Amino acid sequence: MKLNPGKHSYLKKISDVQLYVIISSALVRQDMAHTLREVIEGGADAVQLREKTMPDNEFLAIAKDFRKITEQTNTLFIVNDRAEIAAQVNADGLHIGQTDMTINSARKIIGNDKIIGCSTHNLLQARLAEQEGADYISVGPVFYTSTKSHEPPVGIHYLHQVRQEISIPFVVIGGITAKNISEIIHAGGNRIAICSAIICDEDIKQATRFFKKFLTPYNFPLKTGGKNFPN
Ligand code: 3NM
Repeated sequence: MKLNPGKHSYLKKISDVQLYVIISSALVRQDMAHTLREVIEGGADAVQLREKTMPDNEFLAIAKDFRKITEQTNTLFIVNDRAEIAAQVNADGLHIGQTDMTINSARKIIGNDKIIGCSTHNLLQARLAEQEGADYISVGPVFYTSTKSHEPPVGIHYLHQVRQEISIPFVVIGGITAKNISEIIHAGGNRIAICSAIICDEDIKQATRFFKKFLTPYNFPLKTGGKNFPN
C-alpha cells in the first residue's frame, strides 16, 4: 500500500500518544469543530468524541466533521462507544467502557487494523482487556471528576498496579489538571487523557500546549522506565 504522508492513520500508533483529549458537547465552551481545531493546533496526539446521550444521527454528523478535520493532521480520531459510527466514518479507533460491547464484538465491527481502547477501573478489568485484545486501556478515574462522577476515584495505587503488570499502553484519566499532573508523572504515567481541564479552558489551544509540553520529556517506553522516572 502506498503511504500518504498527509494521512496520519498509517503513521501514528496508539503507542505514540502522550496527550489524549476527550471532546464532549455538554462541556465545550465554543463550538465542537472550533474546539477540535484548537486541540489539534495545541498538539493533541489523539482526540475522542464522547457523547453519552446524543442521538445517533447527530453524533454521526459531528463524527464525519471530526474525521474530515483530523484526516489532514497527525492527530488520531477515536470514537466513544458507537462502533458502527466509528466504522462508517473510518475513525482510527473506538473506545468502549465496561458496560458497553465486548472487545470481540467491537473488533468484528471496526476491523483488525483499527485501535480499540477500553476503560478500566481495577486490575481484573485491565487483565481482561489485555487478554481480549485491547490495544490500550484507560486507567482511572485517578482523581475525582465531575465529567464521569458516577465512577469513584481509584487513586494512584491502581496506576502502580497497571504499570507493574500490564503490557499494553495505558492512558491515565480522571480529574487531571495542571495542578496534579506531576503526581501522575511521578507515579509513572506518561500517557494522559484529559477532558475538562482542556476543553473548558478559555484558551483551549494554550491549555493543550501546556499539557503537551509537560509530557514531552517523558516520551519513552514506560515499561523500561527511564532516567526521568523515579521508581
Ligand atoms: N472516563 P476529566 S474518567 C471519560 O475513569 C472519563 O474511565 C474515566 O474527564 C474513567 O478530564 C473520565 O474532565 C472523565 O476529568 C475525564
